[in-house]
Order: sequence, then C-alpha cells, then structure tokens
Amino acid sequence: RYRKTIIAGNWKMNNTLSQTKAFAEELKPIMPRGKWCNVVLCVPATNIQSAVRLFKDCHIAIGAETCHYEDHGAYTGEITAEMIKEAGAKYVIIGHSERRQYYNETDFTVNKKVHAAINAGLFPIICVGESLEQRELGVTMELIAYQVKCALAGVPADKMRHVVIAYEPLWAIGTGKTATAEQAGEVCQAIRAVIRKLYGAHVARSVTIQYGGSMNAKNAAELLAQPDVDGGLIGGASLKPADFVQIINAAN
Ligand code: 3PY
Repeated sequence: RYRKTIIAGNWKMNNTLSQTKAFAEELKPIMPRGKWCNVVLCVPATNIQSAVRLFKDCHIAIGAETCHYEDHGAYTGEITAEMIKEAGAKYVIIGHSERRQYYNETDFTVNKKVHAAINAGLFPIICVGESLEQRELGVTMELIAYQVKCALAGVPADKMRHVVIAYEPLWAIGTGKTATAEQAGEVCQAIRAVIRKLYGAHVARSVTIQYGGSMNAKNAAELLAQPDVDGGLIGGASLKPADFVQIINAAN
C-alpha cells in the first residue's frame, strides 16, 4: 500500500476535559495495538494539550477542528495554526461543512487555512462535499474538483504528503444517512484523479483520502474496502470508545 490509512474522530463541540479523561480511560484497555492504521482524534481546542498526554499511550495523534489563516492579530476568539501546533496537535480539520455552513468558511478561506496549517507544520484534513441539491443536479464531480483545486491552490507537490482530503457529502453529515460504498468510492477515486492532474501519479498515489459522513461501526468495513477510501473522518461514532475501536479494527 502506498499510503497511510487514517481513522480520525471529529468530536465537534462535544466532551469537556473531564469527559475527555473518562473517554481515555474507557478506550485504553480496548485500544487495538500494533496495527498499521493511523488513529487521530480531533478535539475542541481547550482539550488539545490534555488529550495529547492522555492518548499518547494509545498512539493516537491529536487534531484541532479549525484554525485561523493569519498567524496573529486582532481576531477575537480565534486561534492560529501555530498555537495548535505548540499545544501538541498534529492535524487540523479545515473546511468542515459545518464551518462552511455556520461560520462563512469559503473555498478561499479554506485555501488560506491550508497554507497556514502547512506553514505551521500541521497536517490539514481538508473537507469537501456536495449538497443533496448538487448531487441531484448531477454536478457532484465538477463541484468536488473545484473545491479540491481551490483548497490546494499554491500548495507545492513536496507538501502534499502532509495533506489529507476527506470526502463528506453534506447529505450524510449528522443525518444518519451514509453514502453507499460505491458512491463514496467513486468520489474518492475522482478526487485522486484531480490530484493526479495537479501533481502527477506519484503524489496522487500517496495522498490519504477519507470518507466522512455517518461512518459507524456497522458500515465502516464496507466503506473502507473501497480501493480509494483510505480511512474515515468520524463524527458521532467517535464519541463512543467501543464504536471507535470497531471502526479502527475495520480499517486493519
Ligand atoms: C459526520 O460523520 O457527521 C462528520 O461530520 C464527520 O466529520
């Protein structure tokens, strides 16, 4: 296999510090060992530093859920990629559809944040995905290609090994609806084709492309069996240690 499989939890706005500790205690005894897939938990910013320590024994890397694109300044409430990096995180989710929907994240700010993340030494997990209306209009592939190109504009080939793409169809997020394995596989394959056009076959082969959107303990194995699905970005099921472990096992 040319690329890493990455199972990443996206906790969204869930789990306080004490709940994070309880999660770690529940996870520790059941966490599979010596497996080859990489495991990440993207947690609220207030939990990053503790989570790095709490999940070290489980070999779980920590990620943030967004960052700002500037490296400092008058942006009340925001945090920089460098702050996230110094707190000990390795990854940062960029352009999650909830950020696009509620916080004016655009393809333009996604691109700036991707650069900020890479410059800080973080691995961006870039989310792309179509709405139900867009899927029904038959423009999914064009839209996805557009989002991927915008997100990666100006990113040099030698930085692409730090980049993760997550395909998250909007109609499957928090709805309990999952894309079929074929739908997920088809779009992830199309994303790889876009990267191949931009960077060539070698880079395209090495980039991890995840599926996200109601991936859970039951459907994970089938989704992950698709040749271009290299992992998952997992919402609700990453809040339950037993479910999360089942997904990790499905990836191995
Ligand atoms: C979901 O599974 O709902 C997600 O949004 C994962 O990021």
